[in-house]
Amino acid sequence: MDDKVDDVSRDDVPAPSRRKFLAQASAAAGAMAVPPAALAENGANLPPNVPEWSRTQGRPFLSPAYGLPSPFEKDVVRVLPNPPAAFPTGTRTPLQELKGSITPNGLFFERHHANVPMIDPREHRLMVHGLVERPLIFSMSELMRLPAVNRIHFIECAGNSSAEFTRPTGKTAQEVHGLLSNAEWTGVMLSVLLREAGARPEARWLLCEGADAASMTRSVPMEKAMDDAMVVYAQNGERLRPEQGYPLRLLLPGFEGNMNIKWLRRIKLGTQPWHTREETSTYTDLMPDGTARQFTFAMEAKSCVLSPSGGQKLDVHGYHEIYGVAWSGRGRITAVEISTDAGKTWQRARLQEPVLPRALTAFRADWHWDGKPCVLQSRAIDETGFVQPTRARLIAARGTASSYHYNAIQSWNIDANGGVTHVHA
Ligand SMILES: Nc1nc2c(c(=O)[nH]1)N[C@H]1C(S)=C(S)[C@@H](COP(=O)(O)O)O[C@H]1N2
Ligand SMILES: [Mo]
Repeated sequence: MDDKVDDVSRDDVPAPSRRKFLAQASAAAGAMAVPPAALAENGANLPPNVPEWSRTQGRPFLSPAYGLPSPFEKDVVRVLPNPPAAFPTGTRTPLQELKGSITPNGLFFERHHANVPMIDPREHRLMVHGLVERPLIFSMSELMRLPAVNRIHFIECAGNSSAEFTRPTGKTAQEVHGLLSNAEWTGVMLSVLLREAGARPEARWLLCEGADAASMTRSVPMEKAMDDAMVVYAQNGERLRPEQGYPLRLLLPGFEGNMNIKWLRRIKLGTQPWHTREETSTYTDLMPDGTARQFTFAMEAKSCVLSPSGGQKLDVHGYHEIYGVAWSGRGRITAVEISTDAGKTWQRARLQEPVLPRALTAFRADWHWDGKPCVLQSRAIDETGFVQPTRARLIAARGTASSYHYNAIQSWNIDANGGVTHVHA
């Protein structure tokens, strides 16, 4: 479980160059007085005209039973992997289109190993057995009678961004890093269930199993189960979507996506990990020396600039606010630094409150684009002191044989026309 990248990337965080940042920010404040380019158009619906939609009644309730986004937002959708896979197994969140840190339920990424089971909640049960005083079987209504909590946490697939180990593939943040989403989850702390069942002192590991045809099964250490693990039945206020594990899912905040067992049906307590398929033939990390790391649970600190980002275009010189998200499976984000010169110099970004542990944290920084080509990067630092590594550093430590836990700094190239593309800088 020990991590090499921690050791190699904890160093070399130059103090942010504050004076330079302030100088840039005041230049930026002046530039903000310039009206946005869109107002220069002279359409019939623009001031001083009264727009057509003010002159007649609107349409009746568009979708009264369950609301939908404006039809003008029809391109803000999940996408299948690019390049297309023979057997697509996941969809990606349009990170660069989202303005807050919570992922709307219809845009939450998906990763299924045997598609989506359609489970009748009345016939779903959670069994807790093994090294317990009282084996228990919970119905959904029994679970929902227990004291509940709301917690905001991200889930990131361990294989997110894995193509980056070899070459820059996707164009957009969605294509490159979209196996990542963040929600407010509601459910019961797993520690409550384990106390109900009376976990025996010798129980050190839990086997957690899903009810899908993949019978997704992972071993979870007791410390995590008693710390912040939850069994959740709601996301962003409504019951889980079928794709997210309806009616019940395991939530292990900050741990690799795969361990967050959907359609959770069974928890067995034992003394040892089970070495299931998902922790032997997959979700282990092959290192350059031929050994494999196993049980690399926490997703390490990572960040990505979303505005501007791949596929977008800067159409004016002058002020732009850099926007992005940062996250760490080890706790809170303590700082995000931005470079506009391919990592030569760094300045501090502003973090958006609330900054929660193991949750997406939005960051912003003022930037004055002078119209010259440049490379934009962000790097996240978390409360353990971990610094998001450069790609070179990550690969020096881990090689390129592994396809999991890629968390290197993302580079966006900005050309003289304002076009933004994905590069390895
Ligand atoms: N039962 C079950 N749980 C599962 C999976 C699965 O296929 N079956 N996929 C796992 C993987 S690999 C990931 S990354 C996350 C994805 O969660 P999401 O589809 O809600 O985004 O669920 C995990 N839990
Ligand atoms: Mo995953």
